[in-house]
Amino acid sequence: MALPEINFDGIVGPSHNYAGLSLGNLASTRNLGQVSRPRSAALQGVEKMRSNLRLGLTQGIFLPHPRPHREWLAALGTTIEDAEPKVAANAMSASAMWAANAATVSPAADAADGKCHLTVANLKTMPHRSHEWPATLAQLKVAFRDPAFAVHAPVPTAFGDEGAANHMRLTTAYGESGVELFVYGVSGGAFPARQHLQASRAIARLHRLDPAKVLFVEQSEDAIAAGAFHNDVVAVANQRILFAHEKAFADRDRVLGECERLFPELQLVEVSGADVPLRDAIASYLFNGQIVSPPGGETTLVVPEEVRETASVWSWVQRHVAGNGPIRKVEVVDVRQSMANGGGPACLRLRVVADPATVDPRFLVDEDKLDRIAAVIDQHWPESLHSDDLQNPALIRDVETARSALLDTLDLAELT
Ligand code: SUG
Repeated sequence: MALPEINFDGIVGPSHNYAGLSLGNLASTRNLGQVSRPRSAALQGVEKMRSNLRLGLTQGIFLPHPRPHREWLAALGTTIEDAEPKVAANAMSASAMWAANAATVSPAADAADGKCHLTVANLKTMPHRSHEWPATLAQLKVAFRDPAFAVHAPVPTAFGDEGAANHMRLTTAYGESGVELFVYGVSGGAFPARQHLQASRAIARLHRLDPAKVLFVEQSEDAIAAGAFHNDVVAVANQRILFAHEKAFADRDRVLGECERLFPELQLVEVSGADVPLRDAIASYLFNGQIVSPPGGETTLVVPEEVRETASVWSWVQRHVAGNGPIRKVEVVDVRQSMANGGGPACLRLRVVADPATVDPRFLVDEDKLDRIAAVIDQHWPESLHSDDLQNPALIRDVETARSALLDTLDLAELT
């Protein structure tokens, strides 16, 4: 069956701010203390979804999580009013917007039981992300409650898991079986390696994948040290295409050899360090583009504005497209507010291969629904926010009211 790939984008929450919480994520550290613009951030996300719809893609959404995370603070014996500022910032983060870290997804065609499997990520490495999983699990259980899906709780926190950001899939068509690549880190020097091999192995087992069609790939230490805290900052795959920086993997030759052996249809698009230094790739988020295959359309790479502004990267992109490479078109989107926290177009979305009729329709969007979402954002999302104000009672009230208004509009009040 010709199943589509659905992109589920995380709607940017009303508490979006720059508190510098993510060690190893250079943008997050650099922008600590900057004034954020939650309303613009969320509207930029909506515009990206509109651009996907115009390409002919099926588009879904995930909702912002309740912030402040009052239960998490209570478990720490405190409240948003009394918590130390850093702890309060962890409880106010809007980081659930980066849906690529919500879960790892294996399409039904890859699983022995013919179900599409989703394992929620434990995100245990970063405190502000470690408490996302219960709200993610609750949403996925509603969105994917059809028996076509199997939704799994996170793997135990002994092993760090960051979801689809470290997972790639090669296939001839979305609904056909594919080869799944799980990328893990061992050491990033001064920065944490967030994805652990044992977590990846557990997910492959839980998803009932054929071990002969799974590869476990070590991320290069150089890439992590240069700021690639997730694999999707240096590599991305779509259908036959593997688009990667030559420094993405610890053992490049073995990885590419294995990919070709397991998937002879592979179209490798590799970018050399001579053409695009790792530094430029990470600053521009070239590899955090969404490669999409619109039905009947051309393979398109959706990149952030920063790609156009980085000379080495933009000149590579233009040469590739002019040279009839596998990526035929490039779409540029403005997600600057998310980029300033290290989240590009691909970070904002989770890919699920499924028949849209099996997904709860409240999680799917068209232009009209996006208009309604944009109206709520316009009315309720703070225009600007400084991380010093995260414990301000008026702000907290506004953030909670904003999310409730969105849930009401989408008829999803049951998510509380
Ligand atoms: O986990 N940033 C996120 C960005 C996630 C990007 N996702 C993918 N690459 N798929 C992170 O580092 C910044 C939070 C702050 O500093 O307030 C943050 O969490």
